[in-house]
This record gives sequence, structure tokens and C-alpha cells, in this order.
Amino acid sequence: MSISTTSAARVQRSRHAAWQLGALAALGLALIWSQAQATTHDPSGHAGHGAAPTAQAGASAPFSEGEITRRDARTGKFTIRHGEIANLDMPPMTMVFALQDSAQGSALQAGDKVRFQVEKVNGALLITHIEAAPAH
Ligand SMILES: [Cu+2]
Repeated sequence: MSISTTSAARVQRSRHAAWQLGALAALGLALIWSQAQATTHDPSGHAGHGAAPTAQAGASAPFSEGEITRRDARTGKFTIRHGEIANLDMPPMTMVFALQDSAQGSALQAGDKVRFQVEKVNGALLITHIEAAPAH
């Protein structure tokens, strides 16, 4: 009984030693692997990712710039001389826009420089956000 217990303990010890060796070997491999990763890592790859266009990824349209030339008090529509509207592929021009939220335009008037988001909603162009352009 005592012999078998001792031999069992020896087996356990040797197994433990084998496990330690295995763990060390694995650790060594992990270190070699991580060093290989570190040396093959190209910092310029990250710069490339940063330069990738991600502005269109959001749900909302990009800001366009323009100047209000007329505000129709009755309809709440704005005539805006706008720059290029990238998301609509629209070149600069002067045109009339309706506002989704008329309260947003209440403080704006003709002559104001604005930046705004315009989207096609149910087939009609709609300003979904408008604000005074930030001063330069
Ligand atoms: Cu236009």
C-alpha cells in the first residue's frame, strides 16, 4: 500500500515535471511568435488604415456648406446657395430646401452662412440638420 502510494506520487511528480517542460516550451514558442509578430509589424499599415475613407460609414449625411439667400416665412423653406453636396452628388447651386425640423431654422436668416445635412427622404430633399457655420 505504501509502495504503491509512493510510486503513484513519483508518477505524479514526473507528470508534473513533464507538464512544466511542456508549459515552458509553449511559453518559449509564444515568445518567439510574439517577437516575430513584433518584427513583422509594419507601422505604415496602420497609417494606411487611418487614411481609409470612413466618413461615409455613419448613418447621417456629411455636412454641406452654404449661404441662406432667402427665408420663406410662410413655408419655412430656405433658399440656399450651397457648395457641393457630396452625398447627393450635387454640384454647387442655389435652390430651395425644406427643413425636417423648422425650429432649427428659426434663428437663421438670409445672409447667414450655414452648414447643413441634407438627405433624400421619401423622394424629397430635406434638410435634416442645419446650423450657423462656425466662424473661421
Ligand atoms: Cu442643389
